[in-house]
Amino acid sequence: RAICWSLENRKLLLSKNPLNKHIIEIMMSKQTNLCVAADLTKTSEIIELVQKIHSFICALKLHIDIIEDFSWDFITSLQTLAQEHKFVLFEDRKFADIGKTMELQLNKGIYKISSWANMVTVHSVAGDATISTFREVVENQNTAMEGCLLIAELSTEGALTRDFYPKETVEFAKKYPNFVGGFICQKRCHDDPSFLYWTPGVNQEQRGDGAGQQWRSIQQAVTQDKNDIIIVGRAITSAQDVKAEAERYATAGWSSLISRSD
Ligand code: 5IU
Repeated sequence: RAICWSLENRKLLLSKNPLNKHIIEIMMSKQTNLCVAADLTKTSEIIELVQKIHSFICALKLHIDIIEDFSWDFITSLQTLAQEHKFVLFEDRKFADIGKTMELQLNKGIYKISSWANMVTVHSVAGDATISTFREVVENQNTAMEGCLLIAELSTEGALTRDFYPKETVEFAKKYPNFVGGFICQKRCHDDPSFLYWTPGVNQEQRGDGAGQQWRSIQQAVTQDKNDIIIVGRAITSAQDVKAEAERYATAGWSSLISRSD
């Protein structure tokens, strides 16, 4: 039987996966599969960015530990913007330690990530006990966390996430379908439409940053490589007209997604 990859169909498969239900509802209502990577180091720069791009994104990806003037007012402002303009807060923390340490990194320290982030990235390298810890954090505490993405494949040149690695990562995700929303991958790494496939390494003009990052076009990322959500950083954040560029990426991303039949 043919697998149906339309968002309408996929939405029906997601009743037990709060993160994907939330994301797909946003994607469908705002008609966007764009996640912007806000790799900026001042809170005011991030807030200004969000004020320009909020209509075009389904998720805002952060690296909270690169911010130089972190404050709880900043988090409150982001939460207000996210609520009002409908996008999820995604902390790209790439957890990779033993479960206990991950639990502390999620709940404690300066950033208390689980208290505000709706989703995080988790490396599969430490084994699936990390995901079971993640599940406990989501279930047992009063958190903002809805789910995580497993990193099946990195976008960088020479990355070791090859051979058996993406496949084994998928096996971990299948054990925790309610807590894993999907994957960070370069090519769709599994044939299950109830997961979402997120991809960084997207830039319409440039092919690399000279520091290992590998970029390809939206068409390549969504149509050929069959990913669902494009993660775009510098192509948008360094643009002359940030708002126009976000709109351009969102429009191209969405049309590639909805014209794809599989
Ligand atoms: N990112 C990658 N590649 C990966 C993973 C995460 O680029 O494999 I996992 C992050 C890093 C950065 C964003 O925050 O996605 C991409 O930004 P640029 O579009 O500026 O390269």
